[in-house]
Amino acid sequence: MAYKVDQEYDYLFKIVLIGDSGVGKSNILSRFTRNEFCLESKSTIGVEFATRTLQVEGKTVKAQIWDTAGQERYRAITSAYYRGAVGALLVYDITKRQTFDNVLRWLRELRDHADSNIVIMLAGNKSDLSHLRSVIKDDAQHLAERENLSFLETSALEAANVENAFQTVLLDIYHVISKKALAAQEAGATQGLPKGTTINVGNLSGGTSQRSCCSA
Ligand SMILES: Nc1nc2c(ncn2[C@@H]2O[C@H](COP(=O)(O)OP(=O)(O)OP(=O)(O)O)[C@@H](O)[C@H]2O)c(=O)[nH]1
Ligand SMILES: [Mg+2]
Repeated sequence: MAYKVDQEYDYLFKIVLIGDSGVGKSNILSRFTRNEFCLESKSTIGVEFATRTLQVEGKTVKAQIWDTAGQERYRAITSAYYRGAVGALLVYDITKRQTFDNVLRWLRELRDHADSNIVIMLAGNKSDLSHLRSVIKDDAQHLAERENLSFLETSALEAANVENAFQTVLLDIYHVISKKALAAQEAGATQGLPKGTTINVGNLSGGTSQRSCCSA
């Protein structure tokens, strides 16, 4: 969702985390929102979300980040998960080839269920384990270029590039919605509509709760 409001923040952006089980989605989330990491985190069941408010190009942006299970049997209803999302972090594990091979499957799911303008970042997580690497960085870079995604290697453990990954996604989203708002304003001007109309991109969906790292 991308709401323009007056008080606490200028924009609220929903971002979804996707990728195979065990790649580190929940730890990326806890690193970004609470600066926490858990070596023995349990597989996510259902949906969790956490938020963090930060500045993007002088605007106060509240990032609402949704996290679900990589494992099919624990996942929440897919369409509700993607509804209103304006950004996605598609995560694989650089030490597990299979998780990279599944990236195309995750992209297909995104394209089937999410808004076509969704901003996507491919993240090769666990860069601290480079001695166990099974996915070459260049391969991921090429895939990202082919599929029109941003790309970074991250480490939730070492807090490497996690901040950068979210900042990049948020900035890209901001540019997308700024363009949309401008286009709408121009269309409004030609059709005689009032200026300053609020632009909603997607809908707000709720009903989820937040869970902390290492909880059952
Ligand atoms: N070395 C290393 N381990 C990590 C990193 N990120 C996560 N892990 C570990 O990888 C395991 C799985 O992490 P999770 O964050 O639970 O993975 P997930 O993608 O949320 O998995 P599901 O909820 O099952 O989909 C845990 O043991 C984490 O401690 C990282 O950057 N480096
Ligand atoms: Mg998880």
